[in-house]
Amino acid sequence: MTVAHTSELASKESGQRTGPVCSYTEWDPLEEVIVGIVDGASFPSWHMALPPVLPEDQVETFRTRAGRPFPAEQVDAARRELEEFVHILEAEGVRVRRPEPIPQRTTYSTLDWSSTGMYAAMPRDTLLVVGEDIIECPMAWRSRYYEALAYRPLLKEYFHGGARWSAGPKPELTDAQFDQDWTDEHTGGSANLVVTEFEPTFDAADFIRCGRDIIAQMSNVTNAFGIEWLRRHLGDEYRIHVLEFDDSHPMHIDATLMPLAPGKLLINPERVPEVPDLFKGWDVLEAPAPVIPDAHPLYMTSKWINMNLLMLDETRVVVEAQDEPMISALKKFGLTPIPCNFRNFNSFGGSFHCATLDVRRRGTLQSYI
Ligand code: DAV
Repeated sequence: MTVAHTSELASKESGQRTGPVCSYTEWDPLEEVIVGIVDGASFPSWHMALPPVLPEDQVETFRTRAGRPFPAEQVDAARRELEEFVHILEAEGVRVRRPEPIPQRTTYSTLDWSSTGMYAAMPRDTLLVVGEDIIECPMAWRSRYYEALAYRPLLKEYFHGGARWSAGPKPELTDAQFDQDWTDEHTGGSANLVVTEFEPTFDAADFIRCGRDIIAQMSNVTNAFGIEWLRRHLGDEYRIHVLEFDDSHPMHIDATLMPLAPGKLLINPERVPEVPDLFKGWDVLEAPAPVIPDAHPLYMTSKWINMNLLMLDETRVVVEAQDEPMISALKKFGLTPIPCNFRNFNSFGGSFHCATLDVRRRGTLQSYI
C-alpha cells in the first residue's frame, strides 16, 4: 500500500497514470486484460428476461435445460479456444489475468426470488473500466447477480494497487423491474424492452468508450435509470451519448457499433442504416456478412458476433480465424488482423470483445468526437 501511494504521487507529478487500472478507449495500446472462463458454464434459471434476447430457436432449449450445464464437449472446445486466445495475447506482449471459478449451479436467493448462475465467460458485461475506475455493474439478469464475485480477487488486488473500485446500487430485481406484459410485438419503430425503470440496471457491454465520449444504448438489460446513474457517477469529465439502432432485441452494443481507432468505425449494416452524427467524418467499415454456418449453435447471440473484435492498439485486431471476409475487410481498412479460432466460444454468446476486459491501456483522456 505504501508503494502504491508513492507511485500514485510520482504519477501525479509526472502527469502519467501508472495505476493498475486505466483505460479510456477501445484502442489505446493494451497492457493488461482479463479473459473470461467457461468453467461450470450452465443454462441460467428460467426467467422472463431471457426470451427478449435469446435467438428464437433457443428459447425452448433454455426453458428445458435451465440450471443444467452446457454440453461438456462444447465447454471443452470453448476452453481450448480461450487458451489459444490467451497465448496469442501473451505473445503480443499483453498481461493476461483470469477470474476464479465460482459455483454456477448452487441456488442462491434474495428476499424475493431464487436463481442459479450462468458463467464468468464475459467480463465485458459485468465490469466497466472508465479511466482508473473499475465498476461492478448492477446487472438485470437474476442469473448474473453474483457474477462479479469471480473477479473479486482481481478487484481487491487492483484496489490495493491504487485503482478506484465502485459498484452500482445492488438491484432488487423483483417483478417490478420487468415488464410483466412484455410481448415480442413491436409498437412504432422502437424495440420493446423488458426492463422497466423501477431501479437502475445496466450491463457494461451497452457502453463503448471513445475517451471523453461514451456511446450507450438502452437495451433489455440497460435502462435510462442505469445510464443516468452512470452519468452522475462518472461526472463532468465524460459525456454519455445514448443512441438507438435498428435492433428489435438489443442487449450489448458491441455487435452493433465498434469504434476501432480514432476516425475508424465498424458498423453493423443491418442495425446502423445511417452513421450517427457523432461519427461524421470518420471512415466507416460495414461489417461483412457473417460466415458462421446455420448448423453452428449460437445460444445467446446473433451471427453478427463476427464484428465483436478486440483492438490491441490502433492497428492490431484479434479476429475469428475462419472469418475470411472480415479478415480481408480489416486489412483493406488499414488494420493488421491477428486470427484466432473462437467459433466454439462464440456459441456462449460473445467473441473477443465480450470475452475480455481491458484493464489497462496506455494513453490519456482525450476527445475524439
Ligand atoms: O447479436 O448483438 C451481442 C451479444 C454480446 N454479448 C448481438 C448479441
